[in-house]
Amino acid sequence: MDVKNNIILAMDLMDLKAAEAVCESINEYIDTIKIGYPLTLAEGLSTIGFFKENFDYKVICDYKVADIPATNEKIANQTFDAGADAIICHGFVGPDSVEACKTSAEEHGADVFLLTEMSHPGAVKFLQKNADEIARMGVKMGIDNYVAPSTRPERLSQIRDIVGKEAFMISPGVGTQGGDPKETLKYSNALIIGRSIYNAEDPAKATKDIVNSIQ
Ligand code: NUP
Repeated sequence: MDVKNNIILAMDLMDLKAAEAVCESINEYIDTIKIGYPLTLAEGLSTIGFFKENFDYKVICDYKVADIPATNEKIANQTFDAGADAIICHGFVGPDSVEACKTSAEEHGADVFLLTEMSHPGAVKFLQKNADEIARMGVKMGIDNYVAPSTRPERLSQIRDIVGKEAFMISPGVGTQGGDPKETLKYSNALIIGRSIYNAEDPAKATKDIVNSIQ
């Protein structure tokens, strides 16, 4: 996936009008958006089409799909039928569940991102212990796209070593959660940034500052 300025906007505002206003103000810097449950549950699955039609964005759906294969397949099909370019799925549920998302993505000409380790402090308790194995599973399954935490550069580096340099890795946790943009891009292909942009007094200036800082 080609991401303008290596920045993916995490749009977790829950009002579509407010989200639209932020997107309008930063449109010159962004061509890829990630939406998750907050906006989808508030405004519906049609928000995917909204961003595609009005902004021509690539839309990554952060639904952290983590169910049995049959249910994962239904979730992924619904998401791709609504126009998503990619879906994020959890790896801890095992290869059969991930395979269901991967197959659905392939059938729709879309992408699947495998979430390895999460960025928040609590991820250390359970998920981190298995993150390397999850990444190895992804490689074995032929997964090309990964999500790994900006908040732990040493872990990013280790996960990059596992998935290989050709893999496409995107990283949340930049800014508000403490991750550094430049450090993150030593290992990752793109930054996922939400609150530091959409909660900024001036989202365009906040985005421009980040863009300049990673040049
Ligand atoms: O490990 C993860 N950490 C994380 O923050 C995996 C994620 N998908 N996210 C998401 O990235 C989170 O749900 C939010 O949408 C975004 C980060 O937003 P912010 O901390 O920049 O506001």
